[in-house]
Formats: sequence, structure tokens, C-alpha cells
Amino acid sequence: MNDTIVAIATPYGYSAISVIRVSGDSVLPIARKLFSIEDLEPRKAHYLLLRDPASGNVLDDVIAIYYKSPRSYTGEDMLEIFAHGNPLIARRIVDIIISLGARQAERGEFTKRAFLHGKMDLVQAATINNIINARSERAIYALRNRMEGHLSRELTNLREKLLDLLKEIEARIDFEDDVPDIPREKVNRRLDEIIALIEDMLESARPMEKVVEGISIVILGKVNVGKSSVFNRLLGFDRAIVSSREGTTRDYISENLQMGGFMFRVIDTAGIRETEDYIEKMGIERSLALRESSDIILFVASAEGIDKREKELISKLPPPRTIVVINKSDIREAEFSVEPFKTVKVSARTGEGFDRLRDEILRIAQEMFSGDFYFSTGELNLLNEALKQLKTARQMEEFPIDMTTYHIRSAALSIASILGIEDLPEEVLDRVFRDFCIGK
Ligand SMILES: Nc1nc2c(ncn2[C@@H]2O[C@H](COP(=O)(O)OP(=O)(O)OP(=O)(O)O)[C@@H](O)[C@H]2O)c(=O)[nH]1
Ligand SMILES: [Mg+2]
Repeated sequence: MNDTIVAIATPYGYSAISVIRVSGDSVLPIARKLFSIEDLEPRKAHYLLLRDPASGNVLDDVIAIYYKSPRSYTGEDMLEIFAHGNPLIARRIVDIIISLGARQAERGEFTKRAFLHGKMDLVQAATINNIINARSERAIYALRNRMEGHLSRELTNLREKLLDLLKEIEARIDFEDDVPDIPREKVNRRLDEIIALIEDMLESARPMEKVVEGISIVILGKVNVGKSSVFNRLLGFDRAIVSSREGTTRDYISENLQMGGFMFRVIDTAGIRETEDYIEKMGIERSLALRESSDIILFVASAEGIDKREKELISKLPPPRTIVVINKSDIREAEFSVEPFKTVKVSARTGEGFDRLRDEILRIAQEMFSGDFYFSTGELNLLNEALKQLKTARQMEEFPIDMTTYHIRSAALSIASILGIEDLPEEVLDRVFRDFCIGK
């Protein structure tokens, strides 16, 4: 028995059309009353008049599509009504449907029902929200891959391997006298194989949050080298104040940038120098802290030269995700190098070198996203937990074999939790769906 839920699926406001969704057992009885009809052929667009039952007046003329269970998004009987895009109309339709026995849907409840009815696994359900919120084209394609079940298949395969192994070990335990002992080397080999599979997956795992929310680029360097000028050039407009005074930028500022299908968050920071100014000191501390949390670092130096302090700062940066930007190359040719860092000579004044700088940024971004799988942090934690359990099982050579089954089962359970296969506690489900919008 599924109670019937209703929600407006389109954003609130005035638009060409609004979509109202209904799902549950009473969809058809509600539709009959709503449109004064006997039946609705499934999966057909019907042009219908929608009457307000209170007054009998026609509220709107709409297109309605009925989906018969199980062939619908939620797996239940569903109705989608395409009304004129006035929020008063949409709201009134929802109220009428509620008066006919439905209730307002909660956030993500349609997708939650889709999951509960086996229309998709938890990996896919969580992806839907990310697809809606993705802020770059790359993100959309990356998430498609998850939606199509690539990750789910790999995880299912892993879980089956673990269950097979468990079954085999347990059969020997249950029928100790009839079945010959399972050789330890065989168990070890199977465990090694599964551990290697998980390690491979983790190797090519990429953070889904980064894809959805954007890659951060922090611009660091000494005062007055032209960090804010480089920042403005990258953005294509004068966002940060530029001046010849040292210490112009005192706090960090960030701005979004779409480039090459990626979404970046570019951060300009306070230049690093010895200072007695308390506020500037705090700004510098923030700049240094951003080194750790940012994905890509642009260390800006001036072509006029580089000092000991700058060299020291550079040496602490991670070469794979750092680009040393030698600015002011319109003044002179730089005579220093900073092996092994990738360097790009630019002039924020003339714009020279910025094509190359953009290419280098995109190269690192590409690298970051060249993995096969996109995981949320929660999913990654579960996969790492599974790996840990299997490694423990593998190391228990001295113990009787049946003692390893606890760890193998617990690994299988972690993987099942990612997929949402085992019975999940309600709060885990709620955590997945609470960020959704109403109507999804
Ligand atoms: N010739 C030349 N001057 C530049 C270039 N880029 C920046 N400048 C000048 O260098 C000075 C400092 O530029 P900013 O962009 O404010 O430098 P900053 O690194 O942000 O400085 P702080 O915020 O004080 O750390 C300004 O006078 C800029 O006009 C460049 O490519 N060529
Ligand atoms: Mg600045």
C-alpha cells in the first residue's frame, strides 16, 4: 500500500508550463475525478480540462500523461500534469489533488520510491540529485556514467565474488566431516584477487563532489608580483583591485569560472611577506592554509626575479598540481628556473601566455577527472572500509579459517551499503534524499 504523493516538479515562478507529479495507489481514482473521465490510456499525452471540484469551474486546460505501475519513474502508478506556468494554477492543482486524497511529497520522495521499488540502486538514486545540481558540462557527462550503472556493475561483481567465497568457506564449516578442508592458499588467492580489484578501483576513483561543485584554483605568491592581475585576466574582468602598493589584497576573494567544460573556483589571496600589520598577517595565514585545501595552485612570481623566501615557499608545493606562473614577462625575460615545476611565462598586462596557462590548468583538471569512477566521500569511506576488512582477513593466517568469515562478510556488507542492497536504516536513506528538491 503506497499512499499517494503530489508535488510541483518545476521551479516556483512564472513560466510557459509547470509540471505537477503524482505517484501512488490512488493516481487513477484521482485522475478520474480531476478530469471527469473513465479511464486514461497509459503513456499517451491527453489534452484535458481540469475542473476545480469545489466550484465546477475549469481551472486550466492541461496535458496529462498517465504511467501505469511498474512502468514509471517511481515504479508506482504516476500522473504528470503539464499546466500553464502560473504558480497560482500549479499550487491550486496540488491543493485539489491533496483534497482528493494525496499528500504533499517530501524532498526526494519520488526518487526514494524509485529506489525502494528497485527502479535504481542507491548509487544511481544519489546521482540524480548531482545531475540536477551539476554546474559544468563535464560533470553532467561524468555523472551519466554513474547513472548508466557502470560503477554499480563493478560493485555488484565485487560483492558477488565475496559472497561466493563466503559460501564456499561456510559450506566447509557446516559439513566439516563430509567436505574436504578448503586449502588456505586457495582462500588467500581469492582474497588477493578481490583486494587487487578494490585497490584498482580506488586508484581510478575520483571525487564526485569536485566534479559537481568545481575545482579550486588558488593563486599564491609574494606581494606585488601581479596575482590579482593574473586573477582578473583569467576571469576576463576586473574583479580584484590591482595597485602598485604592496599588500593590496588582504583577504582572499573567489570567483567561479567555466573553462573547457569544467567548473573552477579561482581564489586570489593576500601576497606573502613579513608584515607587522595584524589584518594582513591573518590574510597571509589564510593564503597559506589554502595551499592544502586547493586542487590546483598557481604560484605567481615576477620575471624581474625570485628571492630566497619565494624559493622556499615553492619547494613546499606539490609539483603535480602546481603551476609556477612567471608574470610581467613584458618587462624582461626571466633568468631563473624552478625545477621540477611546470612554468608558464605570462604577462597579465598584455595577456601574452594566457592561452598556455589555460591549457596547463585544463591538463591538470583533465588528469584529476580521468578516472573511471566517481565516488562520493561517503561511498569512498565504505569501499576503504571493505578493503580494510579484507586485508585483516588476509592477515589471519594463524587463525582458524572460519574466523575470517566475519571480516569477509563485513566487507560484503560495506559494498552492499553503497548499493543500498541490504536493509538500510531509515536515517541512511534520509541522508541520501534530504538534499533533493521537492518534486524529484
Ligand atoms: N609590467 C607589468 N606590470 C604588471 C603585470 N601584472 C601586474 N603588474 C603590475 O604590478 C603591480 C601589482 O599588481 P597586483 O596584481 O596588484 O599584484 P598582487 O600580487 O595582487 O599584489 P598584492 O595583492 O599586493 O599581493 C600593479 O602595479 C600592476 O599594474 C604585468 O604583467 N606586467
Ligand atoms: Mg593582489
